[in-house]
Amino acid sequence: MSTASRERFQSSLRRARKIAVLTGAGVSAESGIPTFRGAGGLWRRYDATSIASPEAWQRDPGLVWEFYNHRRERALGCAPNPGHRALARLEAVWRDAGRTFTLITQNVDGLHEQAGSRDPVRLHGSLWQVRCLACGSVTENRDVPITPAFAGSGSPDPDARARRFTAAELPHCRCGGVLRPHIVWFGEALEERDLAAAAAGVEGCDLLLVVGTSAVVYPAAGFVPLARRHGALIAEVNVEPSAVTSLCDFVFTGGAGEILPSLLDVAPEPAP
Ligand code: BJW
Ligand code: ZN
Repeated sequence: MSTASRERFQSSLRRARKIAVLTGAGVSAESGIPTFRGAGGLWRRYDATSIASPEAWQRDPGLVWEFYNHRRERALGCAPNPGHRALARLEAVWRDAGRTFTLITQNVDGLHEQAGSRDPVRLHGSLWQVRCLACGSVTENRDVPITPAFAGSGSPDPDARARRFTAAELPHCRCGGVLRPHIVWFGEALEERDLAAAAAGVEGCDLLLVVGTSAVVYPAAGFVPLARRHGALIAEVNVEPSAVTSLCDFVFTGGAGEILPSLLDVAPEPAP
């Protein structure tokens, strides 16, 4: 993108009274967290519906926990990158100026929060929360391994035929119920509260920034056309085109950690 469009973007950003940001796995790629699609993506190795779906859980909850245990193990050693930090800084500056800022993320890794983002809307749940299938309680849980049986289990073998973990080896709630990852799997509904918070952040925003998402998973991707219908300017930061690039007014090609710090280094100014 030319210097001129970078300046036009920054000038719109400075005047924006209401900003929304939608992030995906690409924002965490430079922190060492694998994305889902594309080279090196998780779904290259695993068929998504055979590991991140209610059917997979019914078939073999131990295999699903092995996958999430491995993801938690990897995420534990990862730290926010300059892209996460630039978004947290923008949020602080905008809120201090009495303006509205909503961060909507599809990520479950918790790196936005670690970077200082205050209350991101987590559309797809959290790697660090578990939900009891008996009493429904959702609790923070940073145990790695998730239970002793999962110590050193590594990444699951998608072709494994035999169950490796017994029911007793799965994590359990104090009430005795089995705990599952508090993650939204394919075919599961997103929480109404999160959808409403995301829609409220997008409706009437002046600017939507879309960072590091292929924008193929719904309903998350639907927030981009929603912003368009509401007349917002849309800017994208991605290493390659996404499913919503054609809806964007500004496209910045490159890594989020590389582009965001200088792109977002602006102070708000009064709207004309
Ligand atoms: C960089 C970079 C760098 C790399 N810098 N960029 C409408 C149409 C068609 C289908 C549907 C529809 N509505 C619903 C569906 C079905 C389905 C769906 O969307 N399917 C599509 C795939 C076709 N949706 C659902 O099932 C959802 N549920 C639902 O709709 O329920 C309805 C219902 C209602 C009432 C009752 C019951 C049901 C749920 C979706 C849940 C998604 N879950 C996952 C996995 C769980 C999380 C986990 O285990 O971690 O969430 S799937 C996976 O994809 C994950 C992600 O959050 C999500 C989005 O992926 P993301 O973030 O975009 O990552 P990638 O890898 O795709 O892209 C990375 C991008 O980064 C790329 O563009 C790179 O170029 C870029 N990049 N490095 C910047 N350094
Ligand atoms: Zn319980």
